[in-house]
Amino acid sequence: MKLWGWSTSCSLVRSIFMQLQEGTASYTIMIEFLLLTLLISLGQTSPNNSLHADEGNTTLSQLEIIGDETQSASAKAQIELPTRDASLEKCMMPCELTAKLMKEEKQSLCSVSFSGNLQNSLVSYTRSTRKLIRDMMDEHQRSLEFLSTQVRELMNKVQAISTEALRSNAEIFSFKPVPSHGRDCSDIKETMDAISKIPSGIYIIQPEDTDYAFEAFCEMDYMGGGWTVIQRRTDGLTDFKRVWIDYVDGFGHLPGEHWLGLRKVFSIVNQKNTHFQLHIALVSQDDTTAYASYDNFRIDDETKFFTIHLGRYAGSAGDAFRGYSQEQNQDTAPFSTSDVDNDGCIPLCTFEGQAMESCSIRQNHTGWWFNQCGLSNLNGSPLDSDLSSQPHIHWDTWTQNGVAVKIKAVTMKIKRIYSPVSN
Ligand SMILES: [Ca+2]
Repeated sequence: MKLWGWSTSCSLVRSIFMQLQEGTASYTIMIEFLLLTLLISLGQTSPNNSLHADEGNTTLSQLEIIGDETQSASAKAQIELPTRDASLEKCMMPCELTAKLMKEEKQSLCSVSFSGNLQNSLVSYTRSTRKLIRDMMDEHQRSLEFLSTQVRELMNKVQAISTEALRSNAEIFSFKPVPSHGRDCSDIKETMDAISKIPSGIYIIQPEDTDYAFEAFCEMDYMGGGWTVIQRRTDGLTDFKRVWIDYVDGFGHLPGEHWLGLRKVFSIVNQKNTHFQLHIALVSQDDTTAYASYDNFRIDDETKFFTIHLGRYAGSAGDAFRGYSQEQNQDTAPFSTSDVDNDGCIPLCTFEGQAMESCSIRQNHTGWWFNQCGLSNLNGSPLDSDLSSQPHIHWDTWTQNGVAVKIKAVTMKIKRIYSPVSN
């Protein structure tokens, strides 16, 4: 059994050596295994227990050959039968192979003085293994440094791209004054239409002596063009139930229903050496049309609650602004809303036998130049449920068979006139 132990040690060492050469073994496992084998070998190799003891004429070469075979049970049997004919053993494999194996084995660990050389070999392999591990660690370190460099470069690129994106966004969203197209739609029509025909749509205007520009819808085809739309009601989808500040600033959607805003209208009609015509276009529920026109239209500033001033009337819908009596006259009336009451009902008005305090609240909380209510209010909703009994778009001088026409759409627009007729 000692022989088998030595043979096994030889075989294992050689196997480990071959695996190390092939690079298929884990260095850590190999080292541990080698150390374990060394311990086993040293434990079995006492000074009185040499390779040649007890086994007589069994040669080291034979042990090496047998050692190759110890991984099989048959090899064990061969070792335990040392008297077996060596020539018969050799004849069991080709002579060339046998010679090669003999040569290789002689150069192997087991062909030298075993205990001393084995330790030397193990020390040598350990050193080479350590060197390999160091080389691998150095290689990994270089790889990590290379990857770190790549990551840093990518981070720098990402940072540069982010900075550029932020800069671009800042440029896009930063405030840039947009040049206005003109002082009002009439001015735009005169200056731009001389070059080429311009369409109706939204334009940027900046009236004279105002420090801000704003958008307005310009009708460039209707009645010679150059009309600045200041109010439009068509479908009742925009809520005109608004408070004072909304009527001052304006609201709605310029291409559709909207109120341009009293402050903007004031800045337009207050320009020097200009006079404006107000044109009101009405559409009834049965699609008949009518209009009312006033030359020399203007309004006062906010300190006077945007009091309206109207020139001479012309049209087919009647002068509802002035009505049929002084009590109904809205010319020179200040603007009123539900929260700013200038409607002339002080303290109360009687309307159709009912006493009321606010014309705006009575007429769906809309804003208008009320004077004891009056006959006009173009800001009412065309879709109110009680339209049959109380039309909420009021232009009560437009009548059919003595009854006020039910109005479904209206547009208010202003245009410069250059031969104003004094009122
Ligand atoms: Ca009142």
